Amino acid sequence: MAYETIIVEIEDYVAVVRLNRPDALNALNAKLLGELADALGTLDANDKVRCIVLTGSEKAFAAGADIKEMSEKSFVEMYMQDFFTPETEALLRVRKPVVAAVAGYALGGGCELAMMCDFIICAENAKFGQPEINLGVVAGIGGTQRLTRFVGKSKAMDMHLTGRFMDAAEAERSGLVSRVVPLKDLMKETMAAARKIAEKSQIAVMVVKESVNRSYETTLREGILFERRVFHSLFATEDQKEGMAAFMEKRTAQFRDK
Ligand code: CO8
Repeated sequence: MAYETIIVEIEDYVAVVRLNRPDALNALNAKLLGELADALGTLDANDKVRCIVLTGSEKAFAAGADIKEMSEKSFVEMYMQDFFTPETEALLRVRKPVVAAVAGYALGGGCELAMMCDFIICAENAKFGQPEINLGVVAGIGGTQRLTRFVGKSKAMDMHLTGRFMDAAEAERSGLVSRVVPLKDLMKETMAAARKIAEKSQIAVMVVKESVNRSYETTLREGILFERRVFHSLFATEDQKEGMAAFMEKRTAQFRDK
């Protein structure tokens, strides 16, 4: 896959998508988001991919939407183009797990992009923020909603209203990221997690993703009902028989996604 603003590599059933606009700290412009949407859709449909890792550089995951690209836009242009809605919705349509590996800045749209992934592993130098307030705007691809669900109202208000950055330790303490690792280990640790996911039954993996994401969209009672139904339905799979037989026979399960 040849792209200009991202690099895609596939190894051992894990695809790594690297944001690659080093001169702009991976600022998200229309080209990058279009390529990202295309790549993720293609990887989701690729049998050789069982987990996707989204990352940036050591200095920046992404420093936000490209301010230079959008600064002169009018309301009518933003509205009529439905600015970045189709591209960001393409990311949310991906059914395979997407893990964000964040080093350096994850600001504005960059923080929002990381939060759209299924979970975030970050390096000790990571800095998260929603500094749009400094530009006279607000988050535009879910930041006010998702950050609030991740870290609660008080911290979300603090971040959005003051525009301050959150370091890696605070991000872990607040539940924004699942783990913090030394910068030099970021890709090693994230790839290990991705490979572990890639070994599982892909049916169960996709059901986990669907079920956990349900908890954001529905009531507790409906979410639990959804979980019970998919739990029951997994007993129709060969992978359930294999997984439980392997446990009893004290061997490693050989899942076949059936
Ligand atoms: N857009 C465009 N260019 C950027 C951006 C950006 N968001 N961030 C950095 N750059 C560019 C700089 O202009 C600079 O380029 P040049 O050398 O040509 O001037 C280059 O990247 C390096 O940046 P700095 O020299 O500023 O590097 P520093 O290490 O001094 O500072 C910072 C790093 C603190 C990250 C600083 O660059 C910064 O504050 N960047 C802007 C952060 C920001 O405000 N982000 C929010 C943007 S608005 C947004 O994301 C809205 C989201 C809503 C919709 C999203 C759809 C995707």
